[in-house]
Amino acid sequence: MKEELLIPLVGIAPPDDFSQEEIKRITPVLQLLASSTPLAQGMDTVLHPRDFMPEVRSVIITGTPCYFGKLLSFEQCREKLLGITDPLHVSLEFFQHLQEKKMFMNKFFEDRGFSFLSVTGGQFPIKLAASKCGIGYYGKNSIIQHPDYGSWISLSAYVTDAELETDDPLIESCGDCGLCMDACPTGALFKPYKCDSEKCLNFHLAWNKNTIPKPIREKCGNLLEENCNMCRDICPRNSKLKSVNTISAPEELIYPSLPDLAEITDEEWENGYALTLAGFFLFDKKYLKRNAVIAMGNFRVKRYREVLKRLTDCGDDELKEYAAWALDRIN
Ligand code: B12
Repeated sequence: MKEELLIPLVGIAPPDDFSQEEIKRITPVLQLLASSTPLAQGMDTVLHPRDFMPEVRSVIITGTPCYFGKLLSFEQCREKLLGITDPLHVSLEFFQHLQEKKMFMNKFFEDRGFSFLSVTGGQFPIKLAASKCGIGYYGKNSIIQHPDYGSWISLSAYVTDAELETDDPLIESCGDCGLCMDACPTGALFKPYKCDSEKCLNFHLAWNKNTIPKPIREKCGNLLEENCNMCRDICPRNSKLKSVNTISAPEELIYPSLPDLAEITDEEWENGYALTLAGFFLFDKKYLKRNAVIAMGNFRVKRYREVLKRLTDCGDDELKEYAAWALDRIN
């Protein structure tokens, strides 16, 4: 039946429970997320396939290539005072593409009398399931690597009561290479295959709604959301990837002007980032402003002083503190 589905990059994993050992490794990360963002509140336990569908017979993992090509560097952005996001995270087309794929699969199974459910939320460990069904293998950067698309594949997971033939795991490894671990700006990749979330910039920029520690802020550069990609950019397996040229993303959301973001209005937020995946994870325009203020502090450009001074007088104590930090850094 899998062949009839006619979708590239599909793997079928068995519907088994995750092991106690696996649960022990993953739970602390879910607990961290649950205490860091309203989005993950109460979602601090691993869910097994049967928790979503008691009569589950197969787990389906799909991969979607998502490399958008080389982006401007920190220095290039500094010239124009621009922040930066991941095109994937601000592309409505990409989001729509994933939705269409899901709807297509849903219809495929429903037409054949089976149930089908997306389990792509945080409580279902997709990488783990993906590593068991040949979609890819764990790289030392703790991301699943596909033989052709490297670590630039976005993963989705589904359960169904259709019994599908399972796929074997892919046995490959990074060998002696550890470039990603050396490149991580905060040392979050402290051991091969393991990422310390509390050090990962992506956690802080996108998930952490508590205070971002100052040493971490300094490493954020001009990143505005979950878009530190050092550990993917340096990987030799990603060096010859072709960019996804069928999907586009709005330039003004990829490279926004920082002073504008720092004072973004409700209307601008609602018609822009709020509609995107980046906005979904940022949750509130306040955190986009926060990240923009951090980026301004990191550019250390005197022209930002006026905007930052205004923010030190705004009604939000947290933002005031970030603005004061940025001003200090510029001064
Ligand atoms: C929580 C989370 C994060 C956290 C924690 C990161 C992490 N390493 O898991 C933070 C916020 C830091 C984060 C960052 C990023 N994330 Co994230 N994240 C998730 C989320 C929601 C859950 C992942 C999870 O359960 N982590 C807990 C850890 C403990 O699980 P784990 O890494 O699988 O742990 C296993 C390994 O350590 C392995 N292991 C241990 N020892 C050994 C030894 C060997 C030899 C081997 C082979 C394995 C191995 O065993 C553990 C399981 O038992 C998933 C979506 C989902 N529902 O799964 C996306 C997801 C993992 N993220 C993703 C991405 C792309 C990113 C980022 C690149 C940011 C971005 N642009 O989106 C960075 C990458 C950071 C990094 N290098 O890991 C993708 C990964 C796609 C892929 N090809 O793998 C996912 C799957 C989202 C998606 N739907 O596509 N993320």
